[in-house]
Order: sequence, then structure tokens, then C-alpha cells
Amino acid sequence: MTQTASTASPQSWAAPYQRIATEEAFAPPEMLDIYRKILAKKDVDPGFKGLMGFYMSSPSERAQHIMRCLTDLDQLRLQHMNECGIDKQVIALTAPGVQVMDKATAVSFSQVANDQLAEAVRRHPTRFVGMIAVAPQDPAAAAKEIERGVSKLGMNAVIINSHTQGEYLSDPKFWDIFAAAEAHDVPIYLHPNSMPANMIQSFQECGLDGAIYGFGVETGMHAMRIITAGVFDRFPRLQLIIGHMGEALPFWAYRLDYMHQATVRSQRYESIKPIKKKPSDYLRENFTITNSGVAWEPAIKFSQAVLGMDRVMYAMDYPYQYQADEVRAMDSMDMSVEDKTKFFQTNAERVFKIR
Ligand code: 1DF
Ligand code: MN
Repeated sequence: MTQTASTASPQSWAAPYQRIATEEAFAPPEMLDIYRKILAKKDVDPGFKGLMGFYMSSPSERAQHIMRCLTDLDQLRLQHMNECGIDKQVIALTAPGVQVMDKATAVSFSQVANDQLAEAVRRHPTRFVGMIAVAPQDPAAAAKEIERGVSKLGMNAVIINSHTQGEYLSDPKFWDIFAAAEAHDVPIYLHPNSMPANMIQSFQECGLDGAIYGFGVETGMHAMRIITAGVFDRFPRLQLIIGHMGEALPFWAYRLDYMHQATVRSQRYESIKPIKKKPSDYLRENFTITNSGVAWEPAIKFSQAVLGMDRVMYAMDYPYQYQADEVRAMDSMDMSVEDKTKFFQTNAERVFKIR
């Protein structure tokens, strides 16, 4: 039998595996000060205003609770983890992080955020694992911060909150970031961000731009841009992680493969060039997905069937989706204890090199 969930608690949560939640968010209070200044500008990005403008000013119980949880890296977070049996959180700077800031602020604040998170991991080494925030606005500085995060701070992944002010990592100007992640053997978690200004209107007018749907559309497209741009032919060992059941891409895989090949053959787009493998091959070989926000057995089993048992990991999406009943639902899945152990524990230990 593997180790029991001893760090977490109440006997009722005992299980023959540890629960490692892999897409958990934090926000330094100093980042919120920077956000307030950005939100006060008259040309503020509509997605950023709709997302963080809402959470930072709404009097609703949900928003206030989320803000309290986001800014805590000690007792409140540990209490919530204990209350629903989470042994470890893999923590990242919440969206949009530094990606909404001007270049200089983004570079310097990414270091501040990483120092704070590394310090929290030192205070709670058995409970927290950290991801490295980077500023894609300055790819060379981002590459250096990846090196510092891995070798000096002992962090375990890179967090990138999707597009950076409308720009995508499929653009070769960002590829120093991929080179650094591959060289240091750390995965990049490609997490959602609010939709960019040139995409958000038809989603925002009907209230579908956020986590309900727009996040998945935008982040799934970002992952597809990276695949079709040939990033994994250039960086074959690079590993990406995407949440929310792979932002639905496993469900799309057949059509993506068929239409990608048809589009290449017809030479319809300059941007859709031949790549070495099918899109779904890269999903199976270069991606691991998490079930953040989707505590739903059929979707998890489908994804395990498409990607393999080793490529689907548990995530809660704390504090945005803090639901103890969902942890229970995942524990109760009709799945062997070996496969549940991969899902909750050992896939994350391997992907993030958790020791
Ligand atoms: C929300 C959802 C916000 C997720 C997030 O970061 C986030 C939300 C600002 O519900 O507004 O990371 N999420 O990953 O689903
Ligand atoms: Mn999230």
C-alpha cells in the first residue's frame, strides 16, 4: 500500500493515496496594488476589468472569500486543505499575473512573486509546491527567471497565464521560454487568462467570456496554436500542462487530426504548415492535463482513454472552485485504486518531480 494521506487529516479523509491538487492559485497583496493602478487607467483591457476588476471590488460573498484565500499562504489555506483532504497544493500566481503589466514591472514583479512563493514553500515544505511566474513580455528575462526558479528557488514548473496582451507563444519571438523550460526539464502550465480585447466582445456580451466557457476556448486555441506552429518539432522534450480537462481538446482530437491534415494538403493557410505528427500525437506525448473545475467521472475516464492513464492529474482550482463534495466524488469514482493513485498522486509526483 502507498502512503496514507497523513499530512491532511481528519480520519474521514484517509485514502491509500495522497491527494495532490495541481492548479491552485495565490495572489500577493502587492500584486493587487499594481492591479488597482492598472484598473484606474481609462484604456484598461476589457477582459482584465471584467475579471480582476470584479473580484477586487465585488461585495459578493464568493468574491470576498476568494480574495481572502488567494492572499493567504499559511493557516487559512492549510485549514481549507485539511478540511477537504488535500495533502499538497501545486501553487501558481493567479491569472493574469504579471502578464497584464508593462514589461519592466512584469519582469521585476515576477521575481518578487517567485521569492514569496518559494518562501511559503520553505515554511510548508510538505504541503506546498511552487510554479515559477515569468514575464513573456521579455522572453530573455523569462528564460533567466526559469533558470533561477529551478536552480535557486527549487521550484517545479512554470506558470503562463495564456496570452500576453493578445500575443501567443506560437510566435517564435517567445521561444527562448520554451528552450529554457526544455533545458531545465520543467513543465509549463498553460493556464487560462481573460480573453484578449480582439476576441472578447461576442463572449462578454452574453456573459460567456469567463471560466464558464471563454477561458477554455481561448486557452484551448492557444495550445492548438503552439502545436500547429511546430513548437514540439523544435522542442521535442518540452512538456505542457493544461487544465479544465485539457480545455476540451481530447474531445476534439479526432476532428483536429482530420482537419489539420486536410488543411495542410489544401495549402489553404500559410500558417498551417506540415508538422511531423498529428495534433493528437503531441497531446499524448507533450501534454499532461488536469481536471481542474471538472469533477466529472465520464470526462476524466474519456480523457484517460484518449491520452493514457499517466497523462491525467487531479486539480481543484482553489480558491475558485473550493468544493469538498467534489473531492469525495473523485474518491468515489469507479476506478481501480492503482489508477486513482496515478490520478491523485503519482502522475503529479512524476510531472512536477515532487520528492
Ligand atoms: C476563475 C477561474 C478565475 C479560474 C481564475 O483566475 C481562474 C473564475 C483569475 O472563476 O473567475 O484561474 N480557473 O482556472 O478556472
Ligand atoms: Mn485556475
